Amino acid sequence: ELSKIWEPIQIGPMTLPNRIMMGSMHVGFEKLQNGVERLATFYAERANGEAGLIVTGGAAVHPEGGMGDEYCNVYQDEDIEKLRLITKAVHQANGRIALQLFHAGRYAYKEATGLDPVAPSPLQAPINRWKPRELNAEEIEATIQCFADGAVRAKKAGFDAVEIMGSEGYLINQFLSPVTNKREDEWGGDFLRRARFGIEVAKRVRQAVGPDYPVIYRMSGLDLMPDSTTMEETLQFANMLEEAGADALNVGIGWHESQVPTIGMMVPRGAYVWVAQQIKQVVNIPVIASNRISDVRQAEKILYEECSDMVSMARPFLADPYIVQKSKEGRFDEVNTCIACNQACLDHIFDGKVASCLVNPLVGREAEWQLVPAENRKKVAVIGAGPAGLEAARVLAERGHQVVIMEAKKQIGGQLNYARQVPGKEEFNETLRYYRTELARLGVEIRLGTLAEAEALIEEGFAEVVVATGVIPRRPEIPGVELGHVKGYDAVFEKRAKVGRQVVIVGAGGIACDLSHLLMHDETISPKAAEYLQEYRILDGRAVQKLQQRKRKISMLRRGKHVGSGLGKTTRWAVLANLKRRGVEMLTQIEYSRIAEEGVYFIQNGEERMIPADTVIVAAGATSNNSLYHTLLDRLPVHLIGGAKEAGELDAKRAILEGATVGRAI
Ligand code: FMN
Repeated sequence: ELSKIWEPIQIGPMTLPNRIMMGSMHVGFEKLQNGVERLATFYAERANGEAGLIVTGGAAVHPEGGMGDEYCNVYQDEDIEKLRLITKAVHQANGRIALQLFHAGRYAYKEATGLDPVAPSPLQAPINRWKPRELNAEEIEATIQCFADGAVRAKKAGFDAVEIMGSEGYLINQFLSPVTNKREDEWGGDFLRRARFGIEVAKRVRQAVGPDYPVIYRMSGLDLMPDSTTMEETLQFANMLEEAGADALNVGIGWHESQVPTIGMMVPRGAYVWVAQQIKQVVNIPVIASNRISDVRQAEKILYEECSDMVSMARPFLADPYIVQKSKEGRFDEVNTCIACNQACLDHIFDGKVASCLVNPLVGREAEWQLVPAENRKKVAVIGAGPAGLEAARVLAERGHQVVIMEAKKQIGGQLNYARQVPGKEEFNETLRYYRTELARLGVEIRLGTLAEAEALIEEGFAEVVVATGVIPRRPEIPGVELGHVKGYDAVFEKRAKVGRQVVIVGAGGIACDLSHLLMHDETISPKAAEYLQEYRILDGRAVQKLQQRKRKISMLRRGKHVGSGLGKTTRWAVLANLKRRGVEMLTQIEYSRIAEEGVYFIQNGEERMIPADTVIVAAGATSNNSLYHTLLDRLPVHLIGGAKEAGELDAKRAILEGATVGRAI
């Protein structure tokens, strides 16, 4: 029973009908044609889905601190009219929306702004090619005024509140932290002087908007940077913000440059709620918890335990704009849950592209992709129940077609069934649960263990066929590849192959990384079992550790230069660091000589070497499984999608996108 979530909450003078906020996300639609209208539609959809409050992506208060002209800015009066399109749309949908006031400081890209980035001290961020210029006292004063002016413009544009962006290592956070603030004037030095900029911004914004306008402050709860602000200082800062007139504190986690994963799939859900809980204990204003809160039932528990007064969900609103409404109606299984993959949201933004969502490619295409019922309802067969086929079947059925999905294996999911076994990738189970629920709700007939054949499809009278038959793993031509201890990655994931203790993986792409993770995970003692065995003193910590160390020796080999290519920018580094920590050996730029009973021979830097192996696993790509498509081509309208169309790395993003596209085309 969810009750806490639906208790209205007061943020200053504003009453919210529930305690779930859509957290700030820059999605980059501004650069598309009719960008602001697109943003308006995007937010309005989330308001329709009953988000308690929406926060926009960061809007720059100064050109120096932004992302260029095409970005959503709030530094000039001309911006007001544009922004009004957003507030109007959200209000029409009965929603409430806050504008986030943003200044990137040393994270701003000169390529985008045409200006040198600025910062409290001229220290270059490791994630920026440009070194910032130190702000002088006069400029600091002017920058504070920019936050205040931005807030006034937001109010004029009809926003229900503002959120001051003070976390994630942006300008305000740069002033607060001794890592980035080396000043010796009144804006730096001891804690109080470092805190002064952020507090002045809060005060000046409050002054500018008056007492009856909600001001939320996104503070950094945890920088996750060596030698940065301490927890004690953070709590003191929270107190100072309350005094300065903030109506609520939204707790941000980590800097963009920090070496700790904070939002990836490997971060357990709710791992940072404790930070909000610490802050809640020292202030009287509402505190908002954030990061990896993906389920409304989880949010309910956080509120029930009084860890925070509200929760922020950012990416979960990309995955499903109706997460709140569906949960309110108890339709939890119909929620398309965020799996925290970052592959289409954050990875796209870091690549300068528009954000979308792997599990919901409708994001960014709201205007042109609204589902319309099929004019001609047809009997359609979808062959293959991997992500491409599942999404195609779902969309086709939603539009009124009669859909039968056929799958050769005994379960739906295709290669998602590989991913979901990998430690830290369990979230893929949610995607499968979503499709299972949706296909059942939509009355899609699922035939498992069925190998589709052209004749039978024609005989059964299907009007069109979607071929989503996936891939066939490739066997490279290395002498010895036919030996008994050489296995395909598919056989290992499907538990058809026995894997020994000394493993060499041929290949070092995304699949090889996943395999390594899977095989490193020693099931002799699971983490849960370890906890139990220690709690009841059956084993002591050392004994458990010793048993857990009975690890496999794993080596990944690759002809090419890079390990983990194909993994997204925001996760690759964390995945590789994790594997290295666990002792997985990675060798690149090698030439295979041969595989023998005792191991794999290869040449590296002109010398032949051998790595002993009792099991060799081939994870060296795949080819498209498209023969059915070619057989059907002249006989029925037939469509080819996913891996069957283009074999590559595991690519659920493209698979789902193509399923969504074909689902709209029939
Ligand atoms: N946080 C901000 O405060 N301002 C931003 O402009 C912003 N842009 C983001 C853009 C994307 C594509 C994503 C995925 C996140 C962004 N964030 C931004 C961080 C989110 O607000 C949030 O803290 C983070 O995604 C973790 O929460 P979640 O697990 O609920 O998604």
